[in-house]
Amino acid sequence: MSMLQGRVALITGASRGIGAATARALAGAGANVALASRSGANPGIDGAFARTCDVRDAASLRAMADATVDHFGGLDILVINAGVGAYGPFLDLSLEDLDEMIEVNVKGALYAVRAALPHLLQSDAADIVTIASEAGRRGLPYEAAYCASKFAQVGLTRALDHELRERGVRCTSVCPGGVATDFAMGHGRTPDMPQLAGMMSATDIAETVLFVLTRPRNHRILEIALRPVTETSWG
Ligand code: NJP
Repeated sequence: MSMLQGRVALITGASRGIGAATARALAGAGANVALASRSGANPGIDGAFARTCDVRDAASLRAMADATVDHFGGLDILVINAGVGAYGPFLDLSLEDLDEMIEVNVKGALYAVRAALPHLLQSDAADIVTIASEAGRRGLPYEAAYCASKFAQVGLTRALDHELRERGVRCTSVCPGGVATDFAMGHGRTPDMPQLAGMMSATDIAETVLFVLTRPRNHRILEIALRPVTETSWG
């Protein structure tokens, strides 16, 4: 399968979890993938371009996007995936937790678009996919600050759709419920919590991103929501 043959994708938070699975799926479909994370780790993807990048730092993201274009010759797809979460009663969250969610999830998304968009506008078929959350579509209990950061991502993506659609850039929010990764471990999740068993896998989300990216160019998916069957629906 080579539906993305020759396209270049930059994925933030690609050292593990959903970002790594997405990079693997896109590479499997023929894309050249650039992997951004603080560790700069490549989770075993042949031909990938992995580089250290902290999404809290606009200059770091700019350097990542520019280096990707130098390495692969262009940029067609941005996956805004790097994210952190801390769950619990609002007053139990530390100031550091609040700041980190805003820095990584909100500023990191804005900086990623700022760094990648000049390159995406040079592509004749560009996409921005934001790995947001169900927490970006409704208020969830004990996730207030995380919800605030994910509503910001969904708002950013919806607004960019209006601005960029006619310039050839499709913008999509992918909004999962629980996914069994390292996410929020020690910040509201523990490795032994029974809910993990019923959660979706990182590969489930990666396949959804691939589905979004491989739709014919005459239409676009604005938002796609996924939830494990074991998880309550809030209506
Ligand atoms: O998280 P995890 P997921 N700069 O912890 C990187 C959303 N989501 O894959 O920097 C650059 O396994 C980190 O790498 P490193 C969630 O909000 C999840 O589950 O080397 N990179 C790693 O590669 C998030 O937006 C669930 O430590 C930074 C990656 O980010 C996205 O899915 C549910 C960074 C995190 O891997 C991926 O989450 C939902 C920084 N400053 C939405 N900080 C869920 N798992 O249940 C971290 O609805 N990274």
